Amino acid sequence: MKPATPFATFASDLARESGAHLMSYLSDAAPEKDIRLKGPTDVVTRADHEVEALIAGRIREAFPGHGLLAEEGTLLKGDEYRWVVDPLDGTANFAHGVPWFAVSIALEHRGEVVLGVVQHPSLEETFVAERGGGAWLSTRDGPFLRLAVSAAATLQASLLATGFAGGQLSARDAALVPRFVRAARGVRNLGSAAIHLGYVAAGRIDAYWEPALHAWDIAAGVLLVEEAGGRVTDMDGTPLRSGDVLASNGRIHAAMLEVIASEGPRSGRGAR
Ligand code: 2AM
Ligand code: CA
Repeated sequence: MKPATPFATFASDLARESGAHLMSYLSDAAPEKDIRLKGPTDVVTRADHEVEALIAGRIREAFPGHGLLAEEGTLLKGDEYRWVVDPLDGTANFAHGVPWFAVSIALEHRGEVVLGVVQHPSLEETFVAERGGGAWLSTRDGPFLRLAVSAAATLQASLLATGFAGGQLSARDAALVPRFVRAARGVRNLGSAAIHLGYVAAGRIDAYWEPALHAWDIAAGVLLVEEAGGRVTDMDGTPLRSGDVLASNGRIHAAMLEVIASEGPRSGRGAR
């Protein structure tokens, strides 16, 4: 069924509104981005905070009882519903004017993600999944089309993606990159976990791995992949608990895990 529940409509509209606000920063008459350092290489901009405030305000207004966890620090205690939000996923791209960044909005019910929306503003693509309802893509406000993961069955036939969250790549994780470069058709880093997961759901990317992500980076995207028929686990193959994510079309999951395991056993975030 197409994503037409009140929650899905609310979150899709909100993600589009948020995305349009982010795009206003890329125009000629753009306001100053006010890029600030969060860590030695980690940046945050005025837009991250503005969009987080916009989303928090809309949620408070529409669902006053709901909780909220968002990357830039907004925390609302709530009832059995909680929104998990990254107002701007791919801030480094955004700060440098590279138009590959996303808005990620997920809704949990009693701790389980039941709705995920990823908005890619520069292409006006809206990825939406509701638990049990499939994964869908609407472009420029057009009709929703059903998504399915790819049919690729080998690494040689696969386009992979990865990322280097926080720049804290362990030697073991760094060693995975050349291994996959040699094994696959290509390895991309588009700079946004949410977009990578949306692309696995859409069958554009066959598998994506990245260590040390946060809940807001992946909450919406994981549901997209699962609802498109794919598989998401920790990078050691166990159910996803840490932020070390492996998402795939399912068919090449074992082959991905085999390469990852060949660099040694893992435990915990970032295998540090
Ligand atoms: P962000 O742009 O919202 O920070 C890029 O590899 C991915 O990693 C992006 O989704 C990015 O999200 C995320 N990321 C960047 N810095 C991070 C950090 N310090 N910890 C976890 N994830 C991070
Ligand atoms: Ca962010």
